[in-house]
Amino acid sequence: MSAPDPLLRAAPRLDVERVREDFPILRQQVHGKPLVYLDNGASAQKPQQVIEAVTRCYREYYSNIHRGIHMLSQTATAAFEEARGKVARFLNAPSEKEIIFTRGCTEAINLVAYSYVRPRLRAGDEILISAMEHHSNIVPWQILCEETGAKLVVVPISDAGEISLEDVESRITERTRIVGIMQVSNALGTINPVREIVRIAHARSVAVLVDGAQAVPRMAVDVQDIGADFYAFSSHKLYGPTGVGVLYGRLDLLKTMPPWQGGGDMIRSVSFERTEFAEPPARFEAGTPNIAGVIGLGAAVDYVTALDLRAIEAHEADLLRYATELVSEIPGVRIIGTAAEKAGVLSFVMEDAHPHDIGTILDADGVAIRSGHHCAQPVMQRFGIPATARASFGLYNTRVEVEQLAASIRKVRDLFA
Ligand code: 7TS
Repeated sequence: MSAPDPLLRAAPRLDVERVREDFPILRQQVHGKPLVYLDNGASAQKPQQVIEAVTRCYREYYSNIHRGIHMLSQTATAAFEEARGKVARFLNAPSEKEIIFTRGCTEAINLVAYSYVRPRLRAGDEILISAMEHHSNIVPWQILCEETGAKLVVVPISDAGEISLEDVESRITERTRIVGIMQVSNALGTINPVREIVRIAHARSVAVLVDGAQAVPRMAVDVQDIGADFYAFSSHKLYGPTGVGVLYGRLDLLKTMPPWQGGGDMIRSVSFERTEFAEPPARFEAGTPNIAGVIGLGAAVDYVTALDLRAIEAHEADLLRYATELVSEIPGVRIIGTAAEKAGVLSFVMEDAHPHDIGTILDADGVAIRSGHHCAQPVMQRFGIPATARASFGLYNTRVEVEQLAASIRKVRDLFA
């Protein structure tokens, strides 16, 4: 037997056929064809391990948390808090206190907008984002700007769908109060150099919020290595339940931030004269949270960790390379987003065929993709198109599915040529 290849050891391989067995939904047929699910950027499917964790919670120990003396409440509280620990280790956050559970990535970004930025924002101040952001990293800032007279400043993107560090640097001024940047673009697939952006912003004492919604399912994320002050993501794109998200925030910053919602579970004491707020993370978790959802997220974190994010990353890189090769050979197809560094998202348009027509024809073949603006309308404006068709990969997709995608796109081309 030959010695194991050190490279193989460094990036373990994903056994896709075995992994697919964990996802019951993938076994079905759509319009009489095997389902080819390529809409993972919108939301990913759930493995049996996550479904079971949620079911077990409801079946065996469900109760409200942080308040019961009784056994079920203590068990549910322990499971909920255990999930916080799992997420902290998953992101390599220094402390579990830096993990706040929210309703999703969108709510995590809004939390930063209302509790961190708003109290620090004056007329004439600036908020810096990129031109490829998802609406959830644009609109909260616009609302604050409207309210305060602050200004939204936007870093442009190139024809390939990249931003330049010089453009970031030149747009950070004395008045910049935060930089909001996505790590992986949902519309273009671009991987942004967030570590370098943080370094540039920190040199000017500006905090950085990283939107990790598309990154967390696709690559190992280390918030300390990135240096992010805030990092947001959604459970449902990480093979976990919907209705749950995470905000990582540096504890020294969280401690300075006022709550953004008031209610139960976020206070130390309440009287009509005075309310004392709890320490983070409880300060930012008013009301009963999505208990089973958070526990399911913990199971999703266990699931992807056991597979190894490096293996998932390598697998999706292979699918993206193969899909790019096959799809670019089809006459009349134009790929939108050709950055040198890309993760598992392939957006494209076709001569004559509208993205919605593409989506409909592919659906008839059982191939699920998304057509539309992907909640990134400024990206569509930048490229002068109304929408794109987008295949976004997940850990369970295969090369055969990529071939089915390409074959189906060829059908579109034949119909519209
Ligand atoms: N940020 C990015 C980069 C995203 O891709 C999305 C969702 C969000 C934030 C918002 O996440 P939510 O869970 O709070 O809604 N993106 C997509 C998509 O690409 N297609 O559907 C949703």
